[in-house]
Amino acid sequence: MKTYQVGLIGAGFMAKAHSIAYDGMPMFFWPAPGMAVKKTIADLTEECAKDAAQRLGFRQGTANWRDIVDDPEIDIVDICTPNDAHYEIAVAAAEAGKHILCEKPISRTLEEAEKMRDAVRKAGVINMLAFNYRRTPAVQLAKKLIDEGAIGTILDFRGTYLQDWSADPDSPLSWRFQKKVCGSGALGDIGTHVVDMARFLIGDFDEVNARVATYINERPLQTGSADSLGNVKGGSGPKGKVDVDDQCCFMINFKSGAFGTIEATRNAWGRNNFITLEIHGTEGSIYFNYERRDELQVCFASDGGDRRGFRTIYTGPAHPYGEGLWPIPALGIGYTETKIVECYDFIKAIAENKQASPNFEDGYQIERISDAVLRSGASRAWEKV
Ligand code: SOE
Repeated sequence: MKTYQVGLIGAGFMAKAHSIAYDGMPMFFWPAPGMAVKKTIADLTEECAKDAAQRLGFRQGTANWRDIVDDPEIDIVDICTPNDAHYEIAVAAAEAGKHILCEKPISRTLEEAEKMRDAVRKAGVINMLAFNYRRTPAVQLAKKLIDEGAIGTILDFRGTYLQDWSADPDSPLSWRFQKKVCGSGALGDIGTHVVDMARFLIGDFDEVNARVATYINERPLQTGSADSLGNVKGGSGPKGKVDVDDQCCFMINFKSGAFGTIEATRNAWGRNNFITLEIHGTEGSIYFNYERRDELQVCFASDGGDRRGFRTIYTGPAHPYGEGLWPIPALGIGYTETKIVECYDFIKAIAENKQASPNFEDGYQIERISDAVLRSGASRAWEKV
């Protein structure tokens, strides 16, 4: 079986998720399409990188990400850094002929996204963006039902991504609130996950009409390099400016003629990872809530009037990826499983030399949508994507 040597850059929260996925993937999907070998991890300092190598099971750590890109033994460059480093690393990795897995969103700006897309296209390498939620079996089942016509012609789509980790004005000014590092706020960080699933399930966007707002304009400066999530309190020291959105809501006219809405905020007290998708068609409806991610709710118009209503399907062996995941429905899909499935699809794409999905082209298209949402937030008018 072919092995692929991995170099991972950025040793935070996402490095943990990706590292578990490289190890866990063959335990779920066997025979595996290939085996990933965790060779080198890069972080900001030698000390952090060595610590990360030990913690996450890499052979070595480095403080210089170019060691990974320049290493002829490395097949895969996995980018888990904040958004401001995606562009430079991805272009260098593509030029070095490496396959690339990159955390979302693709970049800070449309310009960067376009150049990244062009670089992987020119190099002919396999590339994937880590929009993992579309890989939840229930979301894949929704796609299957839609494609089979089970709910008829799609009329409308309602998507939310609500969290509350930044609702407290005293939670620190992490990189996720600084435009020069992240590009946009709730929109890029979490709204793009829903945009990815909306494109996956419904199709291309034609135009958007958005309301984009920032409620908390300054936050305590963060100390240390770690990403402060989870309602951590900042100190009582100086504050810094938030220059990105912390709430956005927009209407969508899809190219198919369907209508949609997407709402994203990290300031919704009581909502943790509240990703919901509701789709209405001429023959029925589908509802998904990530906080109950083993379940897909479906309602079919053809059911008799005296029993019509939402029924719950628990995903399991009969459903997408069921052959590899757990043997009984409702044993529990977690965040880790979505990352394991992502890793499986990525390694499979490399082994079969078929482009992965969502890839940098999709990331670029999503960036075009984000750009239109921000333009519309400013113009307060419908904006073409
Ligand atoms: C923070 O909002 C965050 O870590 C996002 O960046 C991830 O994409 C999401 O999956 C969980 O929340």
